[in-house]
Amino acid sequence: MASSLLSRQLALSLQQNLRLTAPGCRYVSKTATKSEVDFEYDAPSMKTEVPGPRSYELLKQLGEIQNVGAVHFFCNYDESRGNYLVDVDGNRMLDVYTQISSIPIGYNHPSLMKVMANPNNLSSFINRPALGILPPENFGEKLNESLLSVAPSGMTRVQTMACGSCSNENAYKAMFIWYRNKERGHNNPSEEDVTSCMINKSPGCPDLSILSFMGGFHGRTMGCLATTHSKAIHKLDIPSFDWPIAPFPKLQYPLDQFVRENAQEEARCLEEVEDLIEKWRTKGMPVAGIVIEPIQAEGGDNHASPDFFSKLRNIASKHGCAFHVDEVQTGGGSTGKFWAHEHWGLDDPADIVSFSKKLLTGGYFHKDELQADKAYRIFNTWMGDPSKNLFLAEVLNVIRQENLLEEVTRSGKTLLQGLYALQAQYPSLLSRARGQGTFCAIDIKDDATRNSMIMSARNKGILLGGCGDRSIRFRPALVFKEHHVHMFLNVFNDVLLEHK
Ligand code: PSZ
Repeated sequence: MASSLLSRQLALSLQQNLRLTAPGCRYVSKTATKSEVDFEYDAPSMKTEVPGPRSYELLKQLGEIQNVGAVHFFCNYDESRGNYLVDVDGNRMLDVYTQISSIPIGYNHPSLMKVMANPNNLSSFINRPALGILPPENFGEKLNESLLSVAPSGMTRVQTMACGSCSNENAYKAMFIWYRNKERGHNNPSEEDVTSCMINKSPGCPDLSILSFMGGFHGRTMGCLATTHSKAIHKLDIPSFDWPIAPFPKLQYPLDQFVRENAQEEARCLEEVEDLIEKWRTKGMPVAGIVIEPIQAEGGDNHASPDFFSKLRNIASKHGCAFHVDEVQTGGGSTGKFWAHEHWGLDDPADIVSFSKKLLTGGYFHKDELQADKAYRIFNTWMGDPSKNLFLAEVLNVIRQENLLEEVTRSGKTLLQGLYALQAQYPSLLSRARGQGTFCAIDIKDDATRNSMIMSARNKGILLGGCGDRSIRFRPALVFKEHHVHMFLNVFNDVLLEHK
């Protein structure tokens, strides 16, 4: 049959591919390898400045079709392995940014290649269904194997979506629907509701709001953008909603040395949250939901304490607002727990938890009562992609088999200790080292120096990202081991020497 021929070819080419690339790689595992082929490169290898000549050529070509202002360089994903991203000029870089924090277990992980080469999976890759109406036979089973096996406490329901923004956008809609039905006391809209919604007027389109935090990032679609407050370039010229924006605590680091000051700052912000909820209720735009990241990522890696989140969660419950925790960037293990909100130690941490990036599919978990009451209220063509659930199930297997959350905790400690040491050595350049697991960041003296340091590190074979006004953030994959941390710290030290 054609399909089995295709799968044989795929398996064969996969084997050849592994054989062909093996000479450039070496085994890194000192103990018995748990995956069959556990390999990656042993160090960065630089041939040109980045971007190199081939990247410039491709930039010019693509520039004739699109705006390429944001493109860093072009990649060779065939040659990339584990923690190393290879570019089209043959430069091999240790990736501490991983496609904006979205690669869970490194490039071309052998276990994921096997999922791809398994003939039983082929039709899932070829036929992308309209999941809301025509799901495949194994869809429920695969959700159970993948997403539901990591469902946050108190949540047994999940809705998949295509990306982080559409996950949040639909989570907001679910909160509004839930809130209106609660206000009505039933879920039968009036004739007036139905006619007024068609012309964007209340009561059908009610005056409800979502409370978000200054410095937060929840996506760039129009609803999400109204709750995103990290950079003006994201928001400029786009109409928005008049929704309340609370201050996010501005803490001093290391957190354990400023407990009293930080607690005061958190109390100030919580008080402001309650005031805003009251104000918007009086204005006739009640707060249906509160949305927050466990660590504000794009906005500069801003942390808050478990006590802050616990109190905020209680404020949401007290005022009848849904509590939405956006784990698009923090979810998937890089803080040392699968969900960052697990660090809060709450039995009932949230009403909605959204995800994407390392989870490979977007979506949100929710409490039963936030299930939309009628078909087609939360809906679009794809509503996710079931082939991503196959990969996710395998990623979760690898995380469990290789104890990657423990690895992250170990590497993360070494990384943060290393950052503290560098910060002590270069106090005029570095400050505010902070992090949880490998989800770490450090501030650089100013924006220009930060950018120059990122460029210099890249030309020495280390890929880093920025966040906030002047921070560098670390977002390695879960397979980033202690020896990778040391490799990074050595190169970073050279970069710092250059910028002294
Ligand atoms: O510039 C951008 O658009 C970026 S850079 C990093 C992101 C977006 N992160 C995406 C993100 C996120 O970090 C959080 C906490 N919530 C929602 C999103 C949106 O996810 P995507 O990009 O998949 O739509």
